[in-house]
Amino acid sequence: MNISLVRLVPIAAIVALSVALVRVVAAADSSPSPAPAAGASAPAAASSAAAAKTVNVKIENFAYSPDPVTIPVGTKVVFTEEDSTAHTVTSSDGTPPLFDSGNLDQHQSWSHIFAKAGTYKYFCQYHTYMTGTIVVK
Ligand SMILES: [Cu+2]
Repeated sequence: MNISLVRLVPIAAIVALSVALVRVVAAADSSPSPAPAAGASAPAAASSAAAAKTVNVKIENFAYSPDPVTIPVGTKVVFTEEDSTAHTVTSSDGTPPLFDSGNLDQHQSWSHIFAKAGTYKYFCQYHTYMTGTIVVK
């Protein structure tokens, strides 16, 4: 009895160890393959999305430039105020306006993400002849 127990315990330990090893190897085999796939696609999607999704519009010499701007849905438009005179970026649609930067002083910027397709007209509340158009497709 004693002898067989002494022999069984190491065998059981070896069996347990090898089962554990197989699990570790299996886990190591299975987990890296999905991980690089996800890792490879996620940064690519993120970088292309980031690259495609920001457009800059300057407010300069009492005008928005470039104008009009055509962008894909989900693009963030960053308006940067370069004039010494304050301006706004205010939607011509909606009450209250669909979007409104509020007062922008020189060197301030304000951004808006255009999440739905459509044609968005905007103007400056201080100089209503200043108008611009964002076309979201
Ligand atoms: Cu203005």
